[in-house]
Amino acid sequence: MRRTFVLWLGMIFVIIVSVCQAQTVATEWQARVGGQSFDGGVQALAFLPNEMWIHAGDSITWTFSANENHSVTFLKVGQIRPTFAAGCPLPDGTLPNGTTPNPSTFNGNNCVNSGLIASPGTRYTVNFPTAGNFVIVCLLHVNQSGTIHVLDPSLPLPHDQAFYDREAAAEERDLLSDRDGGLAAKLREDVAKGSDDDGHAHDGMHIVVMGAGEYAPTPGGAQSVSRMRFGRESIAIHAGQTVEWASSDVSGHSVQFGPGEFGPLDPLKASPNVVVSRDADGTLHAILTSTNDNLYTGRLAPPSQERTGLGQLAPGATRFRVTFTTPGTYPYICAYHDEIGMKGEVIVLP
Ligand SMILES: [Cu+2]
Repeated sequence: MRRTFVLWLGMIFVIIVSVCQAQTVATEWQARVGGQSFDGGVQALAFLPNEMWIHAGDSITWTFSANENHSVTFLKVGQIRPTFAAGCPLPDGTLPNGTTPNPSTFNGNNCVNSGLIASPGTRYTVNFPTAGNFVIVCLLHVNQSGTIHVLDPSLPLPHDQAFYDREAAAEERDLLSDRDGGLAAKLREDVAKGSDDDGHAHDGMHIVVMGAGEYAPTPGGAQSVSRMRFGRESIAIHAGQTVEWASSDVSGHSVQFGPGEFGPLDPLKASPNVVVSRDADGTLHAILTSTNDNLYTGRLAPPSQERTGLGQLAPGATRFRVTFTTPGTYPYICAYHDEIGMKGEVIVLP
């Protein structure tokens, strides 16, 4: 009887100590950046989850989970968004590309940036010593954001790590599953619009949809899903016919022909003999005469969203046309996403 009493007393002591510790010891929270299908073709451009409530003094470790690049970045309110190449404005002699150390500390008045990371399993930790509500962004994807609510340690937190794990899994599943079939339908758009799909078409424009995407906002911020593939990976036409690449994606893509090497951020580039003109509807139109011609379209992407207080933008470059004059097989890639499988070919028959 006495031993049982001592045992109980000991257990109560342990419980009290662990409760006290829970109040004072910083919690190390876990989250993920990005998600992808098994073949990398469908990418969740998202912080998973994209809204968390933590205590001042806690940290969050983000594990990168995709072969598509992302960054974990915190800017202070009002800071002009830098390019992903510039990153945080830092004194000379610090880390390259405006990246800050791992771990870094964000207090709402500084800049924290992991830099672009495309290696699944890489982790980046941010400490939050100060209460406040902070936006997390990816410097590469303009519609990828989240909110971190950092509360005073005396306040209760609404969720635990298990909740965030479940929510991250559910958000990723919803983004990648494309349950309404919208992405697949977009990639089939060319067929739906009436061109025959019997291997090679004989009239009209031959459209290859380059990428399909959808926005999926939450109360915490913006998420999107992108199918980083060409709609018809192989298309057959006759010499003299024209193919149009048309983006239906939230992400930018490009088309690159030939053996040439072009930096992915370069604007339109082509071999000197390649004629590039502008059609009446504003779309750039190139003429390829040889499988050795180099042609890089530059980034084709929807324009940024309209925002009050900013100047009206011109239409974005979302289409590109190429007329093929010479029979042959013309392989091409998206210079941004070829490493995750975004490639195609045009077979030009006599
Ligand atoms: Cu691409």
